[in-house]
Order: sequence, then C-alpha cells, then structure tokens
Amino acid sequence: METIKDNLLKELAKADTWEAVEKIRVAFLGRQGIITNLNKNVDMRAMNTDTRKAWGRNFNTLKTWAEDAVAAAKANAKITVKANVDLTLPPAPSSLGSVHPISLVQIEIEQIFQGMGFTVGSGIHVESEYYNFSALNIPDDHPAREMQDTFWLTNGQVLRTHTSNMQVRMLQNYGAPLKAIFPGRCFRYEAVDASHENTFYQVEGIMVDHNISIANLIAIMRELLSSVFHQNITVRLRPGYFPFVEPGFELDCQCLICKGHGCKTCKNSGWIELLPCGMIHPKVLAEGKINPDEYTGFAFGLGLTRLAMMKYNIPEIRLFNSGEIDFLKQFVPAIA
Ligand code: FA5
Repeated sequence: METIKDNLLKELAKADTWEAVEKIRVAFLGRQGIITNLNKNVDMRAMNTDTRKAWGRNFNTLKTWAEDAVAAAKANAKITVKANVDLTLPPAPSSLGSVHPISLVQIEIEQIFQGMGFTVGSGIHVESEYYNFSALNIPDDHPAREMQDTFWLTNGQVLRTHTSNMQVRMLQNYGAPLKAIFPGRCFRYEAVDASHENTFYQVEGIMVDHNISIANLIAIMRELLSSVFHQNITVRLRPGYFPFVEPGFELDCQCLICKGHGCKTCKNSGWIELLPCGMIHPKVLAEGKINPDEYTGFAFGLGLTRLAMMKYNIPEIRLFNSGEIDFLKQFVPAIA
C-alpha cells in the first residue's frame, strides 16, 4: 500500500492538466484500477479475523487518501478548453416551456377563492368506495358505481370519479365553519369525445356555516364566473340531481366556441355543463361529523377542464393530454 501511495504521488506530481489527473484517477481508482484491484486480489478467507479487520481498515484509509489526493490535484490542474468556445457570448435563448392551460385557470381560481377567504386544499386520487360514493349518500345500486363508469382497482378501491370524494374528508378533518376549495384530477371510464376525457380536472368547493343559503351559493358562483371570464357570459341554472345535495342545480354556460349556435364541443346543444352545485345534504354533513340542525352549507363541482376550454376557446378536450407542443406553447411561458 505504501508503494502504491508513493507511485500515485509521483504520477500526480507530473500531471498538470485536469485530463491528465483524470487518467491517473482511472488507473488507480477506476473499476480496474490498481487500488480497486488490490482488494479483489487478496484472499480474505485465508486471513484470520484480526488480520482481515486490519486489512479492511488500511485499504479504506488508502482509498480515501487517494480520492482526496486526486480531488486536490484536479482542483489545481489547468482545465484545457479543446472546443473553440467563445466564453464571452451571451447564453443561447433557452426554452422554458409554458404553463399548462389547466394549471393557468387553476391558479386563477385559487386566487379568486383565496380573495374570498377560502382555504385551498388538494385531494387523493386512489380512494375508498366509502368516500367516493357511500359517504356522499350515493346508493349501493347507483349506476355511477358500475364498472362502465368507474375505474375499480383490484383491491376494491377506485380512481376517484370526482373531487367530491374530499367533501366528507374535509368536514371530518376541519369541522365547521369551513370555506374551502380542493382542485384536482378525476378519472372516469368514459368514451372519449370532444368534451369528455377519461382523465380531467374539477374544482370542488364547500362553504359550511350558520345560515348558509342558496343566495350565498349563487353569489359565490356569480363572482367566480365573472372573475374568470372577464366578460359577460350567458349562464342557465336548472334543477340537477346529485344524491349529496338537496336541492341540486346544474349551472351551464352558453358555449363560447359557437356562441350558442351549436357545435361538436357542445354536442349541438349550445350549452356546456360546467358547474353542478347545491345545498349539502344533511346526511353528508352528518357523515362529516357536522350537526345538520346547527349548520348548513353549499357545495359545487366545477368542471375545470371544460372551463379552460371555454376560457381559451379550445374546441377539443383531447388536446390537453396530447402533449402537442404547438398547442401548449401558445400559453404563457413558465416562470423560471
Ligand atoms: C360531479 O362530478 C359532482 N361531483 C359535482 C357536484 C359537486 C355536484 C358538488 C353537486 C355538488 P358531474 O358528473 O356532472 O358532477 O361532473 C361535474 C363537471 O365535471 C361537469 O359539469 C363537467 O364540466 C365535468 N366533467 C364531468 N365528466 C367529464 C369528462 N368525462 N371530461 C371532462 N369533464 C367532465
């Protein structure tokens, strides 16, 4: 080991470039290097325990010493620049990518709700049948639970079909009063078309307090839509059935792609289903350990992907998950 040390020092003394030191490192410490081979070539089994321990200690000391010596030599060595590089040139423009349009609207919505005092939460994608369905008063034989609509996992869990899976979790965790939104990705076993994806985004929102009424719900929905669209849009509110709200509503937005005349995005109806909502069912409040005699609340489940389509005039939902660079780079550049 002492001889190896002397030889390494002599070699390093002669090397005056980074590349020369690197060659020495490979010769001594590389995979077939002198020091590496030293360990491979001794027969450990022939040694008694004390000798083996002493050998191991000495070997490790030598290796660490050699690594330090090489690192110090590299730090002192001159770096030779082989390529004809002009170090004074400004850096080439870099491509930072852009923020995904769904993230853009999500950020905007989070800011709008934070401005109204809502907390922003997130949610889990792999969910129990209880939180995705049962806790929401969805009957055992409801068609939404069937294989045709839901991705079931072999362990009995589901890929959440809506962000409503977080309603009872949030109520149980935070209690009342509560003002929160929780955006995220949802999964449905869908036949994909211009406005249906199997993987899409929603933003769930709940507000629970004393005396919350439909008037509060409508006021918040109005504030949300006018802040997001920065323009007058035509909406319609109609009754909608969801087992976890009573009464329930469907809030549709006139299709901004065809201005209500009918196109493939709105399936020629002139309307886009965007914002189902309603007053939280007393059974759901009770599942969330909230006393329904004391508190009331509203909930909504905004179709975030569809909102992005309306806001940015995107007629085809499949573009979002397509990875199409030409599509994506139309949106604002990423913040470095
Ligand atoms: C729900 O998912 C309910 N959880 C919403 C809700 C929450 C109602 C709270 C009441 C209270 P729905 O299945 O309609 O409802 O979906 C909500 C929105 O998600 C739709 O209006 C639509 O904008 C969007 N959406 C639904 N399915 C898809 C899909 N396959 N692709 C893209 N967007 C979809």
